Amino acid sequence: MKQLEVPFMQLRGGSSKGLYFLRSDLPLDEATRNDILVDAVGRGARQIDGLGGGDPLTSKVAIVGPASRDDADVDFLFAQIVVGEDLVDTTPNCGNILAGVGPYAIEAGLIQGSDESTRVTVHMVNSGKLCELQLCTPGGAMEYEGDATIDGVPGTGAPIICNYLDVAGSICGSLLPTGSVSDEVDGVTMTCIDNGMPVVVLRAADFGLSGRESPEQLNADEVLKKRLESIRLQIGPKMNLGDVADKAIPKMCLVSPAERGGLISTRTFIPHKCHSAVGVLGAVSAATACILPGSVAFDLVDVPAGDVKQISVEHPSGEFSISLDVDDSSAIPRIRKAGVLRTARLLSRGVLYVPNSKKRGKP
Ligand code: NQM
Repeated sequence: MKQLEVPFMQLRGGSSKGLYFLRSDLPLDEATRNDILVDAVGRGARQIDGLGGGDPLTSKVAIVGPASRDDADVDFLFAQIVVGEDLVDTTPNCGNILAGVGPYAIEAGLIQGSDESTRVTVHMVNSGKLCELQLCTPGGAMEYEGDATIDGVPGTGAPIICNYLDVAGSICGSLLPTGSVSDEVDGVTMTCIDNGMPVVVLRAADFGLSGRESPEQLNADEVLKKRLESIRLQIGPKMNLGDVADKAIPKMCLVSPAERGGLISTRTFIPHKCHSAVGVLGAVSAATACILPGSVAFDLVDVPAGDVKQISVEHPSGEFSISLDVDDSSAIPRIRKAGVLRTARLLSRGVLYVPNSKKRGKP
């Protein structure tokens, strides 16, 4: 039987890699669509029969289409294919894959590039929030080469400025979804926060860790992973996320004092494997926890002065810089805008073949 043919592009977005599809090239029926996405990325822990790499950071999909609202240029639905479980989770967002949405929209002809630079407002369908991307587009064409560097990616690229607008409560409904700046589960104190990504912030020291451990060391620590998962399963429903057993959120972020001149040091589980760096929106949420009095991170940091705070979040492979535009006229500060720098690169484009044995309808 002939395989199903689906047009696609593959891009590196920030420190992730994913398959990008036009919404109109996929079936409307969600179950059929998800089946195709899992086949495209690959099943099992190694994803050997698909384009994913058996790692959460390369097991990602972007579905992009014309904007469904007037204040945006394009719609972007993010899908995490849960490695080894063959599940599609559309509850989280991904700030890395988002960085590739602007270039994809230009390459796919969804938007016209302007000379020099192009601003693309992305409607993040997962959260209903907006992000403004600023792309380098000399002569109206997407430029990938440039001098910008991001930790976790070799080489340099053209800068993509990503400005997240008012992303508090993106998935949980509020910045502090449990209604408190600190909670306790299994005898451990934590701060549950959603400023673009639901994250549970915990002190590494409360687990007997320095916070300097490598991802490999932490991934090998079965006792730690069990403790984190127990907390995650209990706190998830209290964060308005329901049963999180099959979900990639909340992420679990262990924090400790910065060691290389940044604001804070992080080790983030996404949610079962320790990230080799840190997710974009995960870092924005963790950085926001740092400036909230009473959070588990607040006492570990020196909060920078001023309305626009330049924050460096340290992670296992470097640091991640965030510019937080803060309105602290109320008891809980509101983040008007979070700015980050990313790069992206078009890796391939063409037709992706997926098995047709399930007799799926044509997209
Ligand atoms: O937090 C990893 C990544 C991410 C997600 C993860 C991300 C974000 O590094 O916005 O970018 O948390 O699963 O791509």
